[in-house]
Amino acid sequence: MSVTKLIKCVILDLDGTLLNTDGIVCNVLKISLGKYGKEWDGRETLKIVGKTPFEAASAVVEDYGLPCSPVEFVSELSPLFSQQWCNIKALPGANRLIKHLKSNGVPMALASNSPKESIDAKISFHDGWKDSFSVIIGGDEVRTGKPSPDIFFEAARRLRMEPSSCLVIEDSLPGVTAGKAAEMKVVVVPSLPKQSHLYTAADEVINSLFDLQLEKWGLPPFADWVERTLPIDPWYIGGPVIKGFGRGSKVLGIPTANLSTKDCPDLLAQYPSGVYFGWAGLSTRGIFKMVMSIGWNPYFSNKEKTIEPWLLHEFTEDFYGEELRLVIVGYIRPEFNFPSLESLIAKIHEDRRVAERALDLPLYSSYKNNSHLRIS
Ligand code: ADP
Ligand code: RBF
Ligand code: MG
Repeated sequence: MSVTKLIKCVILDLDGTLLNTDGIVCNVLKISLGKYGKEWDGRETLKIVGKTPFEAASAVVEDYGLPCSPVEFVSELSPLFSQQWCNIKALPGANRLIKHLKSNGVPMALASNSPKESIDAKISFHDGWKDSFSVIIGGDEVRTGKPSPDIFFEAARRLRMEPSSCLVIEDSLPGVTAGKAAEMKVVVVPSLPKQSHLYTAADEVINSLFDLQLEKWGLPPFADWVERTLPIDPWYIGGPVIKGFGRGSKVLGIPTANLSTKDCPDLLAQYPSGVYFGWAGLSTRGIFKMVMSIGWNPYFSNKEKTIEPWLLHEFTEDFYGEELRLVIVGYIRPEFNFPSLESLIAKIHEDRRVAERALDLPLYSSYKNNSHLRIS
């Protein structure tokens, strides 16, 4: 029998894995550094994800040369964070994962470096989360936080499971180190993009929770995929069509009507990169099926995240500057790099066929009449 068949429970990290805490952390640091006349530039993000509050504060105090101790800085930040907890959104796929494991009777623990009190407060804003976890442990309940394995050992002990029966899902390097030190299986969903080379210790690196394949670990598979597509909570965006890199039509023969990433930075940062599909509305031209990529186009090593919708229709002219509205209804796959341009093109055409068929299903076709697509 393979080892993965022995997985009986799942231990989840909270911040960056289930909750999109990063945006709030940035806001709070911006405000509090501002009081010291400093400007937060985001460069410490790598140093603070997955850390205990004290460690994270120490890194910031040192890097910015703040005239206070880490302990003082933590107590300055705490009330600012508490005010923001009600604004933290679940990461895409988090609710789906929790509901699935719960309804299949797979025991779950929540193990986070933040204090137990903060965990309880944060999850209180998310329906059904508290009752889904048989065990909830904070960093203040063990001697040393992640990357020490203590918190995972304690989670296993309270779940009454062997460490080898536990699958850990994490977003940060300290979390991966802790999980492996506890001799557990570890899947990492890095919250920092394009850094997957840092997580080689993990058993698997995935792009987003949408890509989790529980059957690989001997756990009950998700049953919500429909004809190779995953229905998602629809996502409504729009704006004028902007100039991209001029590669779509010229290099690939696949024009993409790019949207500005400046108009919806929060939404964009929150949505995992990948290939999605849905419906597109153009004011004077009508409503069309659409398949799109969102991300860094690994084949072209882009530096910026782009939104690239391919409208599945032959147009006789360009429509730069026109208002384009999108309702994104499903997910197909993560972005890949490809060994050749031909294989990238072939894959995008396969995505088109998947999207075209799926959009005829009542599940997705009903959104064609959504008022967001009709611009008057
Ligand atoms: P860019 O890099 O500027 O986005 P592309 O080569 O990707 O250039 O071409 C995209 C442009 O082509 C769109 O902005 C739009 O004006 C036009 N276009 C024509 N047909 C389509 C289509 N079926 N889907 C998307 N855009 C199209
Ligand atoms: N680019 C990649 O590098 N990897 C991909 O997996 C990928 N998938 C795509 C899927 C679809 C449906 C579309 C429309 C585009 C995709 N692209 C991908 C983006 C493509 O590289 C981009 O549109 C061109 O670079 C034009 O800027
Ligand atoms: Mg384009």
